[in-house]
Amino acid sequence: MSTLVLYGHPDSGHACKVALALALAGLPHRTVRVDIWAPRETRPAEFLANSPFAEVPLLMIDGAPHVQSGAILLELATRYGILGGENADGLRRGREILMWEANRIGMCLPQLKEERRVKGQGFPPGATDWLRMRYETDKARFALLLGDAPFLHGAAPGIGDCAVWGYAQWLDEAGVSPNAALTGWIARMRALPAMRSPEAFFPAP
Ligand SMILES: N[C@@H](CCC(=O)N[C@@H](CS)C(=O)NCC(=O)O)C(=O)O
Repeated sequence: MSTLVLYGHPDSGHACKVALALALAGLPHRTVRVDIWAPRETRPAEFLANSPFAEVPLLMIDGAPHVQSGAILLELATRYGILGGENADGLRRGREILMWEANRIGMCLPQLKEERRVKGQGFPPGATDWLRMRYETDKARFALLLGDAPFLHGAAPGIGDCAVWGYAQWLDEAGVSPNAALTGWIARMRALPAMRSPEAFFPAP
């Protein structure tokens, strides 16, 4: 079994995506909480040496660094044959959702959440309206992607569900509303036995 060490923080939806995947797959791992609000130079030396942008998530697999949440999810799925990585169809589905998430819903939700945290400071005029407009399209597309299935990967969640969960868990904080598809999916995600709060995924030391 590999040695897995995940660096993250509860305020990072990107880190939560990976924490959730590890939890759903039951992969034993250690987490290290990195204070993403503290100056970069104060972060742990091993983290700084292995995360090129000093960003979470960083997943060390047997001492080798893995960064970028989507790439990490794909690595986990393919390496361990989990969460869609069990077969070619599941992996294709995972890749498609990850690309969509990164370009669309996973772009606007973190920005909308941040805009509220900083009360709009530094956001140019019109930016929030544009992000909200994109979110309206994204939530309609989410419903199309989900269809009648309980999860984006079908009967059980996969890496695509983990990716979307990262920031869809914070719709209130982003100041946007779900549609029926998102409401149902969020409830099912929250009910998963492996689901934890961001704080529980990355407890304070
Ligand atoms: N594209 C990256 C985004 C990672 C990212 O933006 N991480 C943020 C937290 S959500 C971070 O570490 N910020 C701290 C900093 O930049 O100093 C991914 O998918 O992993």
